[in-house]
Amino acid sequence: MEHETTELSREYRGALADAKLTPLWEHLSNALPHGLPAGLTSANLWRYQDVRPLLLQAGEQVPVEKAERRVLVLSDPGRGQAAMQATGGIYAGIQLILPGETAPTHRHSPSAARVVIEGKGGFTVVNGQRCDMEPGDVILTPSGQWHDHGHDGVGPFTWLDVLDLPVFTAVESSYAEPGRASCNQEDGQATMQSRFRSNGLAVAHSLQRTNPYPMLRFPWKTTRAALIELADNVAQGESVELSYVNPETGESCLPILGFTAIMLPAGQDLTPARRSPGAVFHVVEGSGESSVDGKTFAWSAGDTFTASTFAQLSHRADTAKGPAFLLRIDDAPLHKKLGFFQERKSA
Ligand code: 1HN
Repeated sequence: MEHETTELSREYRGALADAKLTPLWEHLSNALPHGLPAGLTSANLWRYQDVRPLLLQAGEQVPVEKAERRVLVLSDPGRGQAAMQATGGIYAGIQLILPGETAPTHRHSPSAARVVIEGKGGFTVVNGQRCDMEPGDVILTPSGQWHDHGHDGVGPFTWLDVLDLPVFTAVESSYAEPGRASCNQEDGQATMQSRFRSNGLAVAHSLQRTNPYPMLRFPWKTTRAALIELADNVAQGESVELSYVNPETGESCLPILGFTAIMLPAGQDLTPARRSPGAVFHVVEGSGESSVDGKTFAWSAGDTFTASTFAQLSHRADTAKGPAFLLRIDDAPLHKKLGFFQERKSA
C-alpha cells in the first residue's frame, strides 16, 4: 500500500488548509504502519544506584510541601527531553519521602500504583485505608481515591510510581483535586474491612456496597512465597509468573495497567512471546541481564527498564546469585479492552 505523494495544486492545498481539511492518502501509512505498530519508546535502563543520589539531592533542595510529590520521572529517551512517560501508556517515576514528612492529600483521574524500593516506616493512606509499605509491596491508588503518604521511620523511603497518565492525557481526561487532611482521615473500619476483603470476606451487612477495588496492598512477602511454591510446580523451562488480580472478580487489579510478578530461576533463559503492550520492568530482588530489542541491560535490585510494543525480550538471572524477581507493569488490560491484545512467537 505504498502511495506516492500526489501532485496537488497549491491552490487546492490552500483551500483544504483554509477549510481545516487534510488528505488522508498522504498520512495513511503513518497512521497505520504496515505489519506492526511503530513504537516510539526507546527501551532504557534506569539503575537505582544512579537515580538514588540524585533523588537524595532533591530531598535536600526541594521541600515536599512545595513539590507536592518529590519525584524524578523516568523520561522515555525516545520521546525527547522531559517526556512525562516511560512508554506509550505508562508514566513511571521514583519518589522520595523523608522521615516526618507528609506528601499532602489529593486525588486524580489517572490510577496509580507504588512498588516499594527502599526504607522502613513509610505508609500511604488511600480513601482512609492505611497501607504500610514494605520493600516489594504493590499498593494501588485507583482513579479518584484520596491519597497521601507519610514516613514514621528513619532514613530515606523510596518507591516506584506507575500511572496510566499518558492514556488520560491522550483522551483529555487528566486532572487532580487538592484535598484537606480531613478528606482522608485514617478510618479503622475501612482498614479492617479491606484486610477482610483481601481474604475473600466482607462484613455481611456491607455486601450491597460495591467496591471495585477490594484489595489495595499486595504484600511482597506473600507474592514471593507464592512464586517459590509455583516454581516447584511448573515444568522445567515454563515461566513462573503471577498476575495481580482483584480477588473478587479475578480481573486485573487496575483497569488499564497490569501487574505481573516473575521469578527467574538462576541460569535459565526466559524468552517470552512478543506482546502488543509496552512494559516497565522493575527488579525487586536479585541480579541478571535482559535483552530488549537487541539492547542488553545488566540489572540488579531497584533498577527499572522499559520495553516498547512487540519488543523481542529475553531475561536471565545471574547463576551465582540465585533466583531473581521482576515485576512487569504493562497496559495489557487496556489492550484487551480495546479488543486487540496480541502475542506473537519470538523469533
Ligand atoms: C501522584 O499523585 C503521585 O500521589 C506520584 O504519590 C506521582 C505523577 C503524576 C501525577 C500524579 C502520588 C504522580 C502523581
